Amino acid sequence: MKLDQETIERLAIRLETCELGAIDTHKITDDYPDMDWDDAYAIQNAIKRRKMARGARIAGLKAGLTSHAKMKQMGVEAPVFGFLADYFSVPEGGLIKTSELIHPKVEPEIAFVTKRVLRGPGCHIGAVLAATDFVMPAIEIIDSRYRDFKFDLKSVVADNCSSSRFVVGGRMGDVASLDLRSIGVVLEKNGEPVAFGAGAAVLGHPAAAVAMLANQLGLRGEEIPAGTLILSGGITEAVALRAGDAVTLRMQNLGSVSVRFG
Ligand code: 0L1
Ligand code: MG
Repeated sequence: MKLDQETIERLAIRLETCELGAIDTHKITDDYPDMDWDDAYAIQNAIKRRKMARGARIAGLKAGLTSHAKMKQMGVEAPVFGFLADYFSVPEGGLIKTSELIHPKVEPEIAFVTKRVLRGPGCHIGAVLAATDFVMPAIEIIDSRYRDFKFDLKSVVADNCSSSRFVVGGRMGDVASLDLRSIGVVLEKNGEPVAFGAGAAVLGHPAAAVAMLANQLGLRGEEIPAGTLILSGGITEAVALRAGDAVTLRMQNLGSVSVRFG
């Protein structure tokens, strides 16, 4: 690691203050160009500890930048991982206050819920499918704290991968009877289809993103507990929203999920 504990805590406070106050900032690698991956995840973990100390629960985990469309959109080359706090969860059909966010975008995702522990290294698609209780359609709302969504991978990891809100809904799907690679998705904004894709856009198979997350946590001696909700990553490019917009995600065989922005 290149940063000392005091700097990590200070950067965590800076990024979390931006999140809670809906204020943007410049990317932290502008100030700390030599910071490494351990520093980036240490800042993310410090943000998690701050939330938990105030009584927040961790509601799930997420993989980000898992599709080529997203990697190309953001000009980066590898997936990243973050956590979901309880207050990020919005009820199906609910209203998201744009005044609480900086520049929200939505992503259509497949959410996994596990029934058994997943532990890397060596975790693979088969292990993920065997440990999955069910899958559901999910809309992730991302909101980078960095000005104009301009960042590099380490800055984005420190910023908990732009995590902000999420909605799950639709039907619970059994992975034994679904081919998650060929599941089609349509994202509608104000009744108009604006993005289309299939599950395979996420690393060839959405379960691969969950396996990668288990393997990444395994390097730190951590695991994905049974009963964890995991957002496996955007299937299409992220779509920008503003107050007054309504979004519906339709997912083949899994129903639909909606959210409104006010
Ligand atoms: O969930 C995501 O794919 C977001 C990862 C962070 C990058 C971004 O803000 O687009
Ligand atoms: Mg996402």
